[in-house]
Amino acid sequence: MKVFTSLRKLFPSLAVLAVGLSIAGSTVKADAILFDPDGTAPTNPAFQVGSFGFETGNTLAQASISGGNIIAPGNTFQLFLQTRLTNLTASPGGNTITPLGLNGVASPPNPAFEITLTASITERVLTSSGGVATFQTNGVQNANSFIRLFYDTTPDSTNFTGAGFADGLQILSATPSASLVSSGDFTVSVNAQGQPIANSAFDTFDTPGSAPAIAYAGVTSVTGSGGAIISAIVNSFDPTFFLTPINTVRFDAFNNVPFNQTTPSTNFNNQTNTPAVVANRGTTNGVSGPDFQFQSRTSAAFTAVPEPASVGMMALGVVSVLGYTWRKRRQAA
Ligand SMILES: [Ca+2]
Ligand SMILES: [Ca+2]
Ligand SMILES: [Ca+2]
Repeated sequence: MKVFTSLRKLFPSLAVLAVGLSIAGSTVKADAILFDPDGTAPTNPAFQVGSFGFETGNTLAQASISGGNIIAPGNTFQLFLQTRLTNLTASPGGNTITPLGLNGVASPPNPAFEITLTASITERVLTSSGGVATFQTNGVQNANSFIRLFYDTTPDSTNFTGAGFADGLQILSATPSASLVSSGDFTVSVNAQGQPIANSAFDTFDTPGSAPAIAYAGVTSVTGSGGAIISAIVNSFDPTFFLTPINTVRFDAFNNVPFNQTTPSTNFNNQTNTPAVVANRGTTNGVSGPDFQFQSRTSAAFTAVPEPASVGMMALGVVSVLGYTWRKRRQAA
């Protein structure tokens, strides 16, 4: 009875604490952060940004197709991604910021630079039926999983070959996490039996006669689209770029195929920053397998490490709850 009374008295404080923790644990919220796109180089100042916008880039869902269909629920596949930054979004306000020299040609004294993103994430299929699949970040990540950002003063990323996405100065490293928000879906064209079918050329972006157009001649693809959210725990960041300390990053991607906004990559970057992962999509992308390749338009948002003041407040809250319990126990004794 005594225990019941003390729990009931304690409950209101615990409920408030629980609400506070669940808000802190959700990454739906993103923070405005101070980000200097060229670090200590003087061309650009630090901007207060809400998100990063990336160019339409390449994604490979490695070993995601089997028997002409998306693999069955419960199975995992590895997602490889490579793209480059095109703009920042101001926060507050939402204005688009295009840093001087980004993806440009050097016009002294302003040097050109690029910021590239490479990622490798283990995903798990949740549902797969009739050309519609859903997935999320897998709890156990492959040893080869990573998320990286590079600052490069010799811009050279090349979608066709996958070269130049993982060179320069690494400014962020993160590990994909299933404990933060993640989701994904993809819907592809199917026949009357619900089997994925190719109804397009794979590469409709490159002009006839160009090297990619020649390389992908004869390759067909399913058509389809979907969205994905991937979150990650930040392991390290360069404080001359990220002036606000960050602890998580969240990517929101719109994925679609066929390629109509960028050149399909033949290769993707691996753990050792080498474009050695060969896109093995076969002659019918989305049917031949084992890989499935599509284009992705991605944005990134961050959460900041809580200010020391708010950490202190939370610690104070825990201490007062503990103190209350201790006093009640002493009174009961
Ligand atoms: Ca700067
Ligand atoms: Ca370079
Ligand atoms: Ca580069």
